[in-house]
Amino acid sequence: KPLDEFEAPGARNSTLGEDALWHVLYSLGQDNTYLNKRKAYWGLVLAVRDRMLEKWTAVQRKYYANDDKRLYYLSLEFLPGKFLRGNLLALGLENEAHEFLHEHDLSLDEIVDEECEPGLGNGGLGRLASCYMDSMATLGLPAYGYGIRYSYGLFRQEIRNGHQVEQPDNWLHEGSHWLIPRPHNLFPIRFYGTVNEWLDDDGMLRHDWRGGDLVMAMANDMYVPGYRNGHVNSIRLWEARPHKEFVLSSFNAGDYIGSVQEKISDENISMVLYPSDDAPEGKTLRLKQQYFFVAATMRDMVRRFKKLNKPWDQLPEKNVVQLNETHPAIAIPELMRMLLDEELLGWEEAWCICQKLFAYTNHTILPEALETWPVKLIERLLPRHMQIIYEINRRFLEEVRLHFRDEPELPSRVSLISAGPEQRVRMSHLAIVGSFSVNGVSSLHTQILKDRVFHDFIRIFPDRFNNKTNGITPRRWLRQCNVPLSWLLSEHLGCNWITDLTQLKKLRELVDDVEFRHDWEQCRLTNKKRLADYIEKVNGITVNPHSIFDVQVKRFHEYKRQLLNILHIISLYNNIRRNPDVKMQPCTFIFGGKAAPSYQMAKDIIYLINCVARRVNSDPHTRNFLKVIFLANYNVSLAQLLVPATDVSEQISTAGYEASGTGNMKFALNGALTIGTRDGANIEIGERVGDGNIYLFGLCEKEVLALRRRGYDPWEFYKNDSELREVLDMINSDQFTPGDSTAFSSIFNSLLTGGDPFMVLADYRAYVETHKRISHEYVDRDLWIKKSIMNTAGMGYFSSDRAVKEYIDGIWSLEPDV
Ligand code: DL6
Repeated sequence: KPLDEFEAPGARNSTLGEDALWHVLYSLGQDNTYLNKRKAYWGLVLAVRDRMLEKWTAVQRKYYANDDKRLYYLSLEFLPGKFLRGNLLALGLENEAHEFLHEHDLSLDEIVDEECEPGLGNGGLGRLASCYMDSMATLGLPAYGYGIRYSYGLFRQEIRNGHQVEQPDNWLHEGSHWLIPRPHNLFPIRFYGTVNEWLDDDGMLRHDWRGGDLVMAMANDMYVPGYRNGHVNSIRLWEARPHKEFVLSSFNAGDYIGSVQEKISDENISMVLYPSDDAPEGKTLRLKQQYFFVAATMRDMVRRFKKLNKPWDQLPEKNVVQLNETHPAIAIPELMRMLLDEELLGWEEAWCICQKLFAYTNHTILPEALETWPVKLIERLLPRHMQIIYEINRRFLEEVRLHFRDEPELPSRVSLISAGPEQRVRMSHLAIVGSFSVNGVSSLHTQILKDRVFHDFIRIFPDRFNNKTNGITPRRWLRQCNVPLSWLLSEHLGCNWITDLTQLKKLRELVDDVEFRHDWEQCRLTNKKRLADYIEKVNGITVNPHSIFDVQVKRFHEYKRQLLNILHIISLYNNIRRNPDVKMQPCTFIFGGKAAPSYQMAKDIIYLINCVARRVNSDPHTRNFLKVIFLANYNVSLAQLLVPATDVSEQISTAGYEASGTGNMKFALNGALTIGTRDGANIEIGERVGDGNIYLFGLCEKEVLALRRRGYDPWEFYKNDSELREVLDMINSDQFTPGDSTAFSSIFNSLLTGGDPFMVLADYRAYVETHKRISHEYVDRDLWIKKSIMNTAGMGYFSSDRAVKEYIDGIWSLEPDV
């Protein structure tokens, strides 16, 4: 088409393809008479974005017109994955996109490679936030996500000589048109400074925080379309900008570089995501990040609320704030500060508003992950907030003393401030005291919170605790990632399962249909071949798509027990070598995941897996039966490739340690069978897919506690199990690292002299025996495929739509607005 025939997009009698071409010329400034992948990608992104913006604007208008109550979902992490395919799908534009690309001899598969995945999260917590944003939009909720626009996301993992090497993830190097910068949505955020006191007209003591450093928070919006409902929400990501371009005094004094440096240090706040999901680093910059995004968000909320001209006590009637973990908990004293010092409310009124507004989700019970901040640090960085925290604590403890007179120890246990040589603020206690709801993310996890971690608080606030078992979005984790199975499902069940996942239960009626089972198996094989091609291309290793694909992908952590998995693989290897004529189903064990850069033991485990892989994959005696693959840089895109191709999903954490897990749900939804401990959501998955369709093994949480109480001695297991002993001795020798017999002594020592804190050895035998059953049952194809179907059929409950509806009914009291 000649250029002048194109209408400006927005008129919307143009097609998606026409708009894409228009954008290639007028937004990218490139010749659109011929398209390459890059131009096609960017043109499409902009054309899709136009459509989302129109809908988003209409939706915002409607929120105001209907006086809707709004949800603010505060999360330091979001892991949305790539956008293009999901957005096309949600907006119903997939076919148009295919046609357009086809006309230009391109395909969607090719051009999505152009997209850089935003790694703005570490793992489960961030991905959950993204699944929930998807469901909120699909349910038409007046909801906003809030977080940080990190310039560098989670590091890119490379494996060099078997070791993890971290590379910076400069995901914005080409910019991202999915993000719209909003330079006019700017707020100054203060750090340090001093607090002055003054008396108001009523003689009330007031506070005024001033001085210190100011940094600007600038909004960048990311859009989240609901599935085919015309609804679009947004996630506002704050970016740090210098308060002044240059510090004029030093600029004038000739210190040009000094003044630029100051600007750079302001921008540092949103520069990089902290790469650990379970052990807060306790660095000033991290606390600055938390306060920075929370303070900007509270201002944005108050700005919108003020437009309504309503009294302050209606703030919680018109808004609810969900804190995703304690990372945003400083929002509680920040809102108190705004209400007390800026809006001049009294303490009781302000506190009552906060307690009705905030709700807190806990995602971990690992003691080292429960965030605390040194009082001294908060005092210096946020002096007014520390005063407010002291006052919240003083009033709270007064109440506790009053109601629990005969428990003199209780106040110190529940205090917001821990005693000891270095006083610290317990952020979880702040979040519990300042919220009306505290929830865990699976039944077992919530029970552990009630029984152990927050036991004292249950008595103080009996109605505050509740469970919201996690969920995953079926749009990304089935419809998008598993196209063959999606077609098969829609052919038999219709398309409603995409927004009502409970429809999958109807699959139970099809398990005895031979033809259906055949088609099911074909879908699985197609997905496995696709993964095998990827492994061949990226790792240079040929894997047999008919082998059992056994997958453990997740962050590396001792409690997740990748170690148990690799110990079993070594024993399998030894057995095959001992019995070369063994009749066994070939197995491909696949690992993926990142270790926090400072977590040496997790990095050692990655190294061990890679060393075992090198040995096993090159051994002519075993390589037809056994392959071990480590896929580098595990992220959302890779998960989308792996999940539909997995036969056996490894969910083997020490019972009582995994809050929920969501990977477990993705695999089972796509028809994988789980080998898992009775931990987190595995228990609920088992209840729904049926005992016979899941392989649960090992100690349960109560048994773990009891064994620890009795005195756990890993040497017993070493002495009594010769196969296990052989494996451990191999690790403690140079078998996998010729010439270096100490490469894995840290692992050996941790498992034995170190007392095996995650009870790997205690669960080893049960795990090995369960694997034998799996290998045996896999061969019976009819049986296996029936079990696979029963897994998908039972997973309807784990939709994030269900989870979000439970939040709506049980916590948020919101009305969908579609
Ligand atoms: O709730 C989402 C996800 C759970 O599924 C995992 O079991 C849990 O480990 C994870 N927790 C975190 C902890 N982050 N912090 N702090 O990522 O949350």
